[in-house]
Parts: sequence; structure tokens; C-alpha cells
Amino acid sequence: MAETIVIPIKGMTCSHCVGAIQKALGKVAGVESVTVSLKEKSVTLIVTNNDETTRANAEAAIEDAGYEVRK
Ligand code: 9UX
Repeated sequence: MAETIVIPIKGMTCSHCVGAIQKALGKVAGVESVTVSLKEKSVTLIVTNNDETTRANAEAAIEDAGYEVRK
């Protein structure tokens, strides 16, 4: 069942960041859709399974793209 994950992101301040994060997360397995909010400084993912692996992969993709996940 599709589920929603919201990940707060640090250091995302312009629309280029939004594009970069969207692209990075679009490649993560199990991610069905990516919505980045510049205003909320967070990303909302629709995922096939809200499991540890999917979340870890998504966080790794954000960090690889050069952003920090706010824990
Ligand atoms: Mo904009 Mo984002 O100049 O890392 S691309 S702040």
C-alpha cells in the first residue's frame, strides 16, 4: 500500500535545490512521487513501502545531493 513519508531538509533555499532534490529522490527504489516544499523546507514522498530501507535510501539520496536531513 502506498504510504507517505515527510522528510525535513536543511539548507534548501532556492528553486534549484528543489530540482536537485526531486531528481535525486526520483531515482530511489520504491519512491512513487516526490513533492518538495521550499516553504516548509521538507519533502513529501509517496512510497510503496514505508520501511527502514526506503527511508534510509531516501535520506542517503538527499545527503548525496548535498543536503542535510533534519532529524
Ligand atoms: Mo540555490 Mo540550493 O543558490 O543548494 S541551489 S540555495
